Amino acid sequence: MESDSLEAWASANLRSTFGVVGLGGAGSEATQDLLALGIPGVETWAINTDAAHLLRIQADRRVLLGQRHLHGRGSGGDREAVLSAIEDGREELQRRFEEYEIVFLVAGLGGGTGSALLPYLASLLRKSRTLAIPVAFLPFHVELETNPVRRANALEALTELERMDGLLLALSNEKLRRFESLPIRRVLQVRNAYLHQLVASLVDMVENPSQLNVDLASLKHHLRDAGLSTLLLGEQHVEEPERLVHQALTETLLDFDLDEAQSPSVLAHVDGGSNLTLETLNRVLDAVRHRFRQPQRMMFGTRTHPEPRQVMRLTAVVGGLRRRTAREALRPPAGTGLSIPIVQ
Ligand SMILES: Nc1nc2c(ncn2[C@@H]2O[C@H](COP(=O)(O)OP(=O)(O)O)[C@@H](O)[C@H]2O)c(=O)[nH]1
Ligand SMILES: [Mg+2]
Repeated sequence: MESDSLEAWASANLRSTFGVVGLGGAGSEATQDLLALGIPGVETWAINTDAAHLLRIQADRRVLLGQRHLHGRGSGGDREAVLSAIEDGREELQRRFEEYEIVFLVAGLGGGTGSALLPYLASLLRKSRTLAIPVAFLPFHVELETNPVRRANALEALTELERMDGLLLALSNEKLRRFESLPIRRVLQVRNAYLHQLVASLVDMVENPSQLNVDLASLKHHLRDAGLSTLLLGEQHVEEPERLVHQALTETLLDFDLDEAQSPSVLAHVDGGSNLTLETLNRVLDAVRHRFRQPQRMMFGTRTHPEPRQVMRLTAVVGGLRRRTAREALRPPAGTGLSIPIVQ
């Protein structure tokens, strides 16, 4: 194709849009924080059954579901009622979401609305060419211990999400306890800022061409056989490739279970300045291979910016995770920590 017609084709055919869709109260609030932090090229949605909550939310699009049956008053924790309610809007929503390349579906598990819609929509979109990435906030343990309805909703939704395989971003509210001296709203903002980094770095990886490119097709191809997968994110000084990998694995708010017995698949992308050497890149990749015991399948990409940078960033998709029993997944996590700078 000649360059003129190539440009015309690209502008007509390359969909470069991404969506972040908040489902229920927690999902909508998180999406609103993402919008406030700014993610160019990403459209935000808030979908809820609770009109009063939705009215307070800022998003590019807001959708009230199930007015006929739920009267805008929320789901009262009833997942079944939400699933009946969505039938009215399902086709329209599906059509709109299928216009995106990647759609992040965000919900806090435990309530009725988000816990019903997250697995439902994720499963619906799996058959399309849009990559749907579920983002689930796992509830605080005190909620699970004291509220059987929340517990059942969270367990069911999480089990359904893990069974689907694919990329699942499960953020642990329990891991936020290291920030417990901060006001609650601020703690949730810390978590949402972390989610913002996850979304931004994944979008950046597939959206901006690199020297060794990881495009959207490679990401989808990688995910197809990767089983249950998660995202790792790290930022370190260029002199510290080994620490970069260690940090990505340990200082995370994501909750996942690396199966030590099994060799997973890894897609790793390193982003750095013009001073990033081949030696540094190799040390990062060696550290990844060593840590994951020679992954069965490894793919990597890299991008260097025109100016020198002291910091490099690793974005990695790790597959072959163990599906936990839901009970295990909602158990309080052991080590926690986060030192990745959080946008204030
Ligand atoms: N409202 C709110 N709830 C959160 C947030 N993060 C996690 N949660 C949890 O989200 C779970 C579901 O609550 P909610 O989103 O209101 O339920 P839904 O509206 O019925 O989907 C609860 O267990 C909360 O602990 C947050 O940022 N805001
Ligand atoms: Mg709610």
